[in-house]
Order: sequence, then C-alpha cells, then structure tokens
Amino acid sequence: MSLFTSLVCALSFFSLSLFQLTSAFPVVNHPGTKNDLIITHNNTINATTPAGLAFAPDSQPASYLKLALVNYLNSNNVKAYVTGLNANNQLVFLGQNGQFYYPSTTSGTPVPLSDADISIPLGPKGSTTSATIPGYLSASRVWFSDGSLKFYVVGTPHGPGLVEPAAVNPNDPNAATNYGFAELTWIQAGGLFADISFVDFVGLPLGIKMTTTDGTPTQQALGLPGNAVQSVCNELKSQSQRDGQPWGDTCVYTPSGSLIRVLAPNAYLSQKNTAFSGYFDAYVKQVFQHYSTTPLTINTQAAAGNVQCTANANSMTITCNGDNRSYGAPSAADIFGCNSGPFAIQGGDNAVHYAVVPRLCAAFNRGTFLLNGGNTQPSLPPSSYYQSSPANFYSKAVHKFEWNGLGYAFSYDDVSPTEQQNVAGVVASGNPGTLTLLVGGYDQA
Ligand SMILES: *[C@@H]1O[C@H](CO)[C@@H](O)[C@H](O)[C@H]1NC(C)=O
Ligand SMILES: *[C@@H]1O[C@H](CO)[C@@H](O)[C@H](O)[C@H]1NC(C)=O
Ligand SMILES: CC(=O)N[C@H]1CO[C@H](CO)[C@@H](O)[C@@H]1O
Repeated sequence: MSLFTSLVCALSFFSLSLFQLTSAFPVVNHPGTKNDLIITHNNTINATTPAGLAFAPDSQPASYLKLALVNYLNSNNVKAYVTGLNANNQLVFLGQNGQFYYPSTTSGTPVPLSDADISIPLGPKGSTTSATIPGYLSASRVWFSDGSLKFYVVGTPHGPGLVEPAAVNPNDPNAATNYGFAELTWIQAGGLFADISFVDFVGLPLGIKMTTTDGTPTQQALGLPGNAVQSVCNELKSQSQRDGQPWGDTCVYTPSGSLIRVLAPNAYLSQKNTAFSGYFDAYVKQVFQHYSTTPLTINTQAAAGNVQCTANANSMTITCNGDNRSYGAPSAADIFGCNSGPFAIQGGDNAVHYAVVPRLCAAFNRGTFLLNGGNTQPSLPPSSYYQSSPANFYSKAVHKFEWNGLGYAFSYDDVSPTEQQNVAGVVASGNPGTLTLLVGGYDQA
C-alpha cells in the first residue's frame, strides 16, 4: 500500500511553465553561469534556522547514519554531495571531515560554494568509500557526479537557501555534467526512508541498498544499468515513431553532441509547454463516459477504506463519497506532473481527497482505467501497467531497464495494490544499518 505516498514521493516536482524555449528541439544544453540559474520552489531547500545559531551537534550514536558509496563508473573523478536540513532545520552538507558544513549567506544573489567544503571524492571504479552522517537529516539528497557539481546559497527570510542543480534548465551551470541523486529522510520519529528517484530525469545511474540492525532482511533497489540513458532514449524514440508524440525529444545532449540525460515528460513540458497537448484527451473522455455508468472504487488504503466514485460525462467531473471536492478532466501536463489541475492539493482538502489524488493520477499514467479490474484503483498488478495507449511511456521505459522494475519514475509511482507489488523501490527502517549507494549502473559491478 501507499504508506510512503505522503512521505517521500513528492520531493521532486517541476513547474510546468518556468520558462519557454524558442530554440529547436531536441534539447541541447549550454551550461551557463550563476546568472543563468533559475531559482524556484523546486530546486531549493531553505533553512528555517540561520547557520550561525548555536546547535549542539548530535552526540548520540543512535542519530548517526553509515553510508557506503560504491563507485561502478569508469572514472576517477566521481564525487558525492550530501545535502539537507539537520535536526535544527539548518542547511547542511556532509564535509570531508565527517562533520556537518553550514553554508551561510545573506546575499540576495546566489553565492557559489567551494567544492572542497561540500564534496566527498569517491575512489576509482570498484572502490567503496565509507562516510557517516553525524545526525538526523531531512529533505536530504545524496548527489553523485562525474566531476564537480556546482551548488549556490542565497539568503532567504529564515536562513540560507540552497540552490541545487536543475536538470530542467538547459543553461544551468551543471547542464553538461553527468549527475544523479538519491532522496533521503532520516528522522528520530520515523527512521530512514530512502529512494532512487527518476521522477525528474534519468542521468547518472544509481542504486540503493540498506541493511538493518533488527534482523529484518536487507532491502534494495539496484536501479539502472550503466547504459540506461541510451537505452531509455532509444525506447522513447521508438515510441515517437509509433504514436507521433515527442517522447524522443526528451533526450538531452551536450554542446558536443553526446547524450547526457533523458527528461521526464513533465520536466520536458516545463521547457516546451505545448508538447503532448491533447495527448490524453480522448482517453480521459472515454474514462469519464465509462464511469458515468459503471461505479469506480478507489481503495484509499487508509481509514476511509473503499470509496465509491462516479463520473459525469457532461460536466466532465468525477465525484467521490466523503471527498469534499470533485475532479475535472486532466490535461497531459496534469497527468505527468500529478500536481496541477484536478490533482493540485489545496488548503482544506480532506483525507479522502489526499488519498484519491495519487490513485487517480497513477491510473492515468499507467493507463489502467479501462482494463478488466480497472474499476477498482489500485488493484491491478505492475504487469498491467502501460499496456494501453496513451500512458506515461517514459515511466514504462525506466521501469523496463530498472533492476526488478524498482525505482520511482513519476511522483505517485508508490501507488500499488499491495506492498509486495510496490514499484517505487523505497528502502525504509526504524533501525537502519548501512545505507549503500551504487553509482554508475548495477551491471558494472
Ligand atoms: C527558497 O527561498 C527562495 C528565495 O527566497 C525562494 O525563491 C524559493 O521558492 C524557496 N524555496 C522553497 C522550497 O521554499
Ligand atoms: C473540505 O473539507 C474541509 C473539512 O473537512 C473544509 O475545511 C474545507 O473548507 C472543505 N473544502 C471545500 C472546497 O469544500
Ligand atoms: C510541486 C511544486 O512545488 N511545483 C512548483 C515548482 O515551482 C513553481 C515556481 O516556483 C511553482 O509554481 C510550482 O508550484
């Protein structure tokens, strides 16, 4: 069940119209300077406590988290960057000395951070670098790059804000760098939740593995193989030939013409907001028509249990019992992003609404509404996902190449009928042992 839906899945989203390009597609990135940074809600983490405020470092070993960083990439220049907010909500990096480093500024314009303060160099291919996070850390990412990644800080009303690499910005200073990240939440109340996320893009392939100290089995999602960017791009180009949609245009190239990333469709839409226009319209209409005469059951997998919904094909709305707002027809951008149009969460939305949004959006991405058994969501197994068109074929391609099909490829990919069938690849424990992160592709070991 979607235990994690509200915990970790929504960490990386894109604005749907940050800016528009006029250049020809496919995307060719040209790395810029700090003047080319686009600072949004989506590529920043802001402290709520200033860096300077005294904070007694956690002296309790129970709050320490052991990391093993395994380099499978054929490069001597791989670096890790651990970012997040400490237990006092201060912005931190893990420094090479094993202590938290506190970036600080009051400048309104972004200030670059020194790589020596924030990077952890990995050894050559085949090596494992050990590190320890010296205390709880939330909203954290562990970034890996082939070469250095540039991070900036900017003053915000409550403390320093971190400006992270933004794959959606073709002129981001990191635009030509090969990188990826894992997401991590490590808090006293809930323990460790970590995942590899391809919700925004596929770049440097990463995998994840967690041992525990309470005798429960090791959990893992080994992620993507070394050639994943090329494989996913090829798959999407074939899909474009089949349906004429711009799937293949989401492949991103460096100025020298080498393929560096594949953007998720919602990330691509933030550059070209006319893409995929109308793509789901006929299907959405069929779904609303079908469920105007057949009951639709949403299994909230929470206190509300099974909720009965019904569609009105004239007003194009879906209404669910106990849900205080109905759902209109989603556009392609709404479906790929799951956070706009009928899927935007508003203040005052109740628990039923919170549960219905992810389940409806997942069913549109996976194209499961009109399959046998599609009248209960979620209920169908992963083998039913992406079997009809339209669907999120980026997510299909990512799962095709992932080890055991595990790892987020859209933001509500943790919606599943049972925990055994959950494809999100989250590792979670109240008693984590070592968290291992694999860089460069599981097949390169
Ligand atoms: C962080 O602060 C910056 C500058 O005030 C702002 O533009 C950005 O949206 C904030 N980010 C978040 C996640 O709140
Ligand atoms: C939804 O219900 C909550 C209480 O359950 C209420 O505060 C809110 O105003 C309602 N919103 C709408 C749009 O009816
Ligand atoms: C999900 C999310 O937070 N999306 C945001 C991305 O950034 C833009 C601009 O700040 C917001 O409008 C979106 O809501």
